[in-house]
Amino acid sequence: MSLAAVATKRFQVETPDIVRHDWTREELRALFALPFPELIFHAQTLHRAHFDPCEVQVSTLLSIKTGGCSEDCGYCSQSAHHDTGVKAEKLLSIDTVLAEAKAAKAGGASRFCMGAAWRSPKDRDLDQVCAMVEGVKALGLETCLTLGMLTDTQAKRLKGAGLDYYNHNLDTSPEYYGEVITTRTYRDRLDTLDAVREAGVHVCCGGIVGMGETREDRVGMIEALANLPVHPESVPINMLVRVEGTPLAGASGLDMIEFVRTVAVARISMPKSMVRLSAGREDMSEETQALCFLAGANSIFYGPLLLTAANPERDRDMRLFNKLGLKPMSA
Ligand code: SAM
Ligand code: DTB
Ligand code: SF4
Repeated sequence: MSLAAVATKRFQVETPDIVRHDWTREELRALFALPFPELIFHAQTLHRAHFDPCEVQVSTLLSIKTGGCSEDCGYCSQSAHHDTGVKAEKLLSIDTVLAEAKAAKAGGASRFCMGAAWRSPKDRDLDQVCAMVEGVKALGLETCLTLGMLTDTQAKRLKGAGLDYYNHNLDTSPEYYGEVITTRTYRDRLDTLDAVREAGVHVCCGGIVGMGETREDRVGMIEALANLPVHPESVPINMLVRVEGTPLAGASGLDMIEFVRTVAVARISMPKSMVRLSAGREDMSEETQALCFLAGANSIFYGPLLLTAANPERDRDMRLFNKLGLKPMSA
């Protein structure tokens, strides 16, 4: 173990309440390179200092506006730039969304996340989206939206409607970003995160691995997330779902131990955040998911569909929770 790793480990384990925003790449590299038992012990220690390790927060996703997106994100089934077979649809009606939210609550979700395939919402769309947020909140669910880039005014309107969380991911390292998306910049994303934070809405922000990036890019992604002025309250770590017709359909994928290491480093560097084991669980073994929970993941998407891609059936997840003695966290 390098000296930097030893120092970081001692510092964090002995002072779990200190939340840092000055992570260096060297420290994060050293964490990634720790022997696996040391890394998991370190992540578990911090996880237990802040959370019940047997509780997992459960969110359900709904695509409220699917396909036809003007952005060119290389991973996405919904970009109009790629031929994936996903058709452009209109914004769902408020009644349809509320019926789905009721079903999600009955199924055991505590948060309802609504996603739209937009570069950014138009102000007239926001009227309808605000009504959705109000209706979902009235059902006793936490609300989350992901609609693309927001202005300060739009973020404040959503806060006024009762929005709890806004998801907007940095996706990857600043260096690799341009290989994946060309239609908006890293700076654009940081500006939206600032607008959301400024409006008083909790931030959900993470990224995707398995896109052909290097470990250094994973280090860079965690560095960008963990050095935000305030840590995102939720940090989704997505494993790329390789979608036929996207530029990343042939990406080489990622070793699952490296995926678990990424989860652990997110947990250690953002000790009070919820770390979500996000897209890609459909193809993960129970053992990999169990390792992710040991590494500090404490949130999942629950229900058979993400936005357009498959997620495990509810009963499969409940069987896994029962086997592992995990229970859903209440809102
Ligand atoms: N259009 C909005 C935006 O991009 O901010 C909201 C929806 S977008 C689908 C939300 C996030 O889902 C993306 O930022 C990306 O991190 C993740 N995502 C999309 N497609 C994915 C895929 N094939 N595999 C893994 N994660 C994916
Ligand atoms: C996030 O980080 N992952 C979710 C959510 N935020 C919106 C989306 C995953 C999308 C997976 C691919 C699909 O369903 O099309
Ligand atoms: Fe559009 Fe979001 Fe997909 Fe990018 S990730 S193409 S912005 S829906």
